[in-house]
Amino acid sequence: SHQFWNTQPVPQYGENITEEGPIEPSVPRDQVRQEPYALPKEFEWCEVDITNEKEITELYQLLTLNYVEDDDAQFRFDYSAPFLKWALQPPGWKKSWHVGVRVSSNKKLVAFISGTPAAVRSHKTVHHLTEINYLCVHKKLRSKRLAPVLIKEVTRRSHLEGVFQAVYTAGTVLPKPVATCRYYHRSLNPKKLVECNFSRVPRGSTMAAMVKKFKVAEEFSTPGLREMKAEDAPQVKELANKYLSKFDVAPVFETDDDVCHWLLPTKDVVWSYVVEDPKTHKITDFFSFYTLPSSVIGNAKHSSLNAAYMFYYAVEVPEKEAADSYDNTRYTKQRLTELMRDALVAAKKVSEYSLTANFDVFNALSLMDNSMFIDDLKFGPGDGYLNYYLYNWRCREIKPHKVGLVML
Ligand code: EN5
Repeated sequence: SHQFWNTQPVPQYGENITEEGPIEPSVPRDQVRQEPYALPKEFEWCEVDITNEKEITELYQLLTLNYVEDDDAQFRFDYSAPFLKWALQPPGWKKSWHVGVRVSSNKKLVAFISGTPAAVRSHKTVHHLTEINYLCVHKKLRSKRLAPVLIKEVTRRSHLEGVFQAVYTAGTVLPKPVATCRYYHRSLNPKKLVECNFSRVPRGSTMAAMVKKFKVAEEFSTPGLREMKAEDAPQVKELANKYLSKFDVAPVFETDDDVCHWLLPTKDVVWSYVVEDPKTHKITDFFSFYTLPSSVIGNAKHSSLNAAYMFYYAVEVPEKEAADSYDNTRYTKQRLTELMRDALVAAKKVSEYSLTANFDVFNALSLMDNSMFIDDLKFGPGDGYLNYYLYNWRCREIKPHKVGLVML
């Protein structure tokens, strides 16, 4: 098993990790392989130009029919075209890292893999690495061993740009996860979730009881909570970086541009709210979530499930001398729970401002401080897990609550 991964610079099972660092050395550009890897003869490489409406639509269609499904093939991620543009064009993005495969004869797009540049800290080292995502091979071409070629090709193109580390996630277990997080789900529209077989009415309960249980307030309760604006970027950058510094793996927001790209509210893509202290006008907290619907496969009544996913957030870290660490944790838990209660309100509320609003479910992983509010806010465990991987970087195993990186 893992014929391919056994040949790659990733930690293997049974390896005992004591030293952190690269598995193979970086090399100068002229020592990087200059020719693309060979594809089976009926296929050819292309760069998918996502600034081009026609090509982003081709990518959207490939993914919407062929990308990740849950274990029982009931739901399939349905990333929208505007979302993909956002995810694939952060500051410093590279066209050569949007790698496609077409059928030579008719030019149909049948496979894809992407890389985007990111600054990610693992323990004490900040890497300017590649985030790999959206690896997809058309369902009819599975078992042709295209995925290994796509991975090798995007790796080669990353090396050509002087980048020798990568981070990626998968629902499946490969050699060898650095962390494993669980998905949690918070029903917002229990009736629809049950009709889609996303959740069920627990034995001894009723739909009416569920509707009541999952009701959320119509208005925010945190004073000073409002949508994020561009002027907030410097403060949000500082707040986020400070908060994220307590995790073992986390992004570093290097510029206001990074913050604006990832966090400024964008219709049907990402929502962000800040808490502005009514007296000092300082930003004390923020949260964000992104929208990722799933196609509901083979359901007579519903074709799409509208899901919000928890993205980045930060609450003010209490000053060290003010309290001991037990009090700090208690304080953070309380503050975060109240903030996230408003995130649920926002996910229900956004309807007047967006087409894909009125979320049916709010999803979060067991990472960052999410375990602090998951029970109180009535999230329940899902059947899916997300494994985190580093490419060409040996690293001790990381507990989910020490993961501060959210990948789209
Ligand atoms: C990108 N680089 O499995 C890689 N989703 O739990 C992406 N389950 O939605 C990899 N199977 O538990 C992504 N409902 C890996 C995840 C792939 C998608 C996936 C899971 C996550 C999911 C749902 C539906 C299950 C349908 C049957 C689920 C239960 C919800 C319930 C709500 C009320 C409280 C208890 C839980």
